[in-house]
Amino acid sequence: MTDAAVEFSDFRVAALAGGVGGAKLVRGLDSVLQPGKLTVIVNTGDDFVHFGLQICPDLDTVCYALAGLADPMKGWGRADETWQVFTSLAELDAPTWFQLGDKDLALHLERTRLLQSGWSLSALTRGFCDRWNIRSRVLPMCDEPFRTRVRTAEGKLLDFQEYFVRERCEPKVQEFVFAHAENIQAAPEVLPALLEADLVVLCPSNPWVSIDPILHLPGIREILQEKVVVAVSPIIQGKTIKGPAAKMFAELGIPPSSLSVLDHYADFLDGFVYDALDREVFQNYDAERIILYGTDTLMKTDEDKTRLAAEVLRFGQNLISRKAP
Ligand code: FO1
Repeated sequence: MTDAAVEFSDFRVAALAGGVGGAKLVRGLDSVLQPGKLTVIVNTGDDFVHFGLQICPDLDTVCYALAGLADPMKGWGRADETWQVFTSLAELDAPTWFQLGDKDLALHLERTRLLQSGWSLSALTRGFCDRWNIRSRVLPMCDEPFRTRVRTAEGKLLDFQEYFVRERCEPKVQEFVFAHAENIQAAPEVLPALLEADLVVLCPSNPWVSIDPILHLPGIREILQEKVVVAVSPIIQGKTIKGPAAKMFAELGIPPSSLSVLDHYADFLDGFVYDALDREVFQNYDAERIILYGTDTLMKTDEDKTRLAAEVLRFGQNLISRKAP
């Protein structure tokens, strides 16, 4: 066993994640926790149907990262990918705004086949994770379709991938709309996983479109109020490493800063991890209820992911002992 695995033996963690930044910390958490002690609850608001196939970008980004299959440059899709189908689609003048690699396509084909044969998204994701020898549990936030849409300042309502990929996040955001969300329930293992966890970690994912859809599900916020919850900021010095979170904050009239991320989750948060470069942002912060921890949050290498994950877990353990009666 590694030192970290001994240090965190029996520590159970539930992580909320979506997108490339979230997947990086998830990989770090997976490497320092004991097998089976990490459950990742993944945003499915970005999912959509393309060429008749069910595409689950955040679920796949997390699974590829955990399986060691992810494209290290893009963060999404697979390493050593080939593009035969995509090139042939382009020759047919088919839509090519969303890139689908050959290996990635195999996953979408098989997932769509299984869904059509009556499998739930949770069950088939478990099957894929087993095939890839993933040690942690990966859960889609819900099994039914839940769609994040973006209402633009011009009044258009765009599906998330249309906004994110086709329109390159260029339109100004007015609000986010969670479609099909009225009667939706969390996937069966999600609430029990949160209840069982010693610590809940909100990964450095986009608060608006990666974490908020998960928080929108009935029962989640109520559980988080009772749990020790730590969030890691996706914003450093007013900017995101990748993705449009900072732009979204600004367009919604909120200063894009790590303090705004903390405020976004303030009703249930116990601890907040910010980048040490943002020390000045928190200089006058009254850390009475939400305890702060500043460190290097940039994750370029696997060592960075492991180091940050271990720091987040140690911080969480300290918060748990502070909270204990
Ligand atoms: N992101 C892009 O910017 N362009 C793409 O063409 C693209 C294709 C794609 C295919 C499969 C997949 O799992 C992810 C893909 N992504 C692409 C990433 C995805 O749009 C975003 O990472 C998330 O939806 C935002 O969290």
